[in-house]
Amino acid sequence: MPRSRREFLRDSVVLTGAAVALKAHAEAPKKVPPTAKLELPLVIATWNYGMELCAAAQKVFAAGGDLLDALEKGVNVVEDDPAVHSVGYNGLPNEDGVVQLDASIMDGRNHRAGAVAAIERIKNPISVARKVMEKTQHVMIVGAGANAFAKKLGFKEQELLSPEVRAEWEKAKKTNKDSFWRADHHDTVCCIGIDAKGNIASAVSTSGLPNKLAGRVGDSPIIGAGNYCDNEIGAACATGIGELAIRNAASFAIVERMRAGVAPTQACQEIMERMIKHSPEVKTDPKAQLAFIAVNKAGEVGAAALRTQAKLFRYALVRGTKTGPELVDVKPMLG
Ligand code: SD4
Repeated sequence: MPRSRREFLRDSVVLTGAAVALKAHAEAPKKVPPTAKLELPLVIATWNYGMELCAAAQKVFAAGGDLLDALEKGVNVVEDDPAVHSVGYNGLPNEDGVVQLDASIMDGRNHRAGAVAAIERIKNPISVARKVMEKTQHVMIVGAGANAFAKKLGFKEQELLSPEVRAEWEKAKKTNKDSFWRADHHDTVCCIGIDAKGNIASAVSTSGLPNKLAGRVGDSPIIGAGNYCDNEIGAACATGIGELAIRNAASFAIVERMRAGVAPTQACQEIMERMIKHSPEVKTDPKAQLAFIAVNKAGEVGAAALRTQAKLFRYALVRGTKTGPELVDVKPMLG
């Protein structure tokens, strides 16, 4: 049916308006500062053991390795360390006494990502997550499927719990299960790297919350919650109570604030404030913890932490290949 002149004009105006809006969006000025003075490569990683991660990643870069190798090898160092009870080997078990691990990795160049959740008996879940990203069309594989996938690729299965930690878990189970919840174990390893060309990637690995329900999946393997990166903007990662990070799509939200021109620390703080607004009970619950790290394309780093529990939240940072990593304390938002 032929359209009237009035209908034609109305549709043209709507279409022109839409085109103008799209163009305005596409041409919105990039507020991220220039990268000229960047000292690269750069790696930032959560907690004290982030120092070892950064040092290992720096070595990979110095030997000519690429960004994903640097982050994977760095995370592997923490996963392999029996003294770290929140990641990989000797991570704290779930309610059934089983260690179930979550991990994810994201490549800012192409927005590819890989993740595994509730994987058992494999000490380096970050390496399996990387294989999911590189060898499949999927983003996340969970539980028995993740184990079968890892096995097919030759990952070795092993007991992940040391006899000492098993004894501690058994004792807590008999007495007071809640005692197994240790406030000093919100220690997921998260890291972000920028290589010499300015490419950005992020990675996370964890045994999740101690005493969690079997099959419970935290934020760490969920892209947008536990980590997120975008080569044009930057990256963010989360550690702490995963449910709080998931419910606020925290890492994605931080990157989006940086896209709007907000500096990394302020972006982290704004999303923490948003989380507190949505879940005000965290203000009085001493078990509630959440912390973020973020980096923008210009190499500015930032962080935020909800509170200090057994220890202050801190991150390790290394820039370039000449000097080693340093530890940076983060002032908690609630004290
Ligand atoms: C999780 N975010 O599974 C993780 C826990 C964590 O140190 O950070 N633990 O919710």
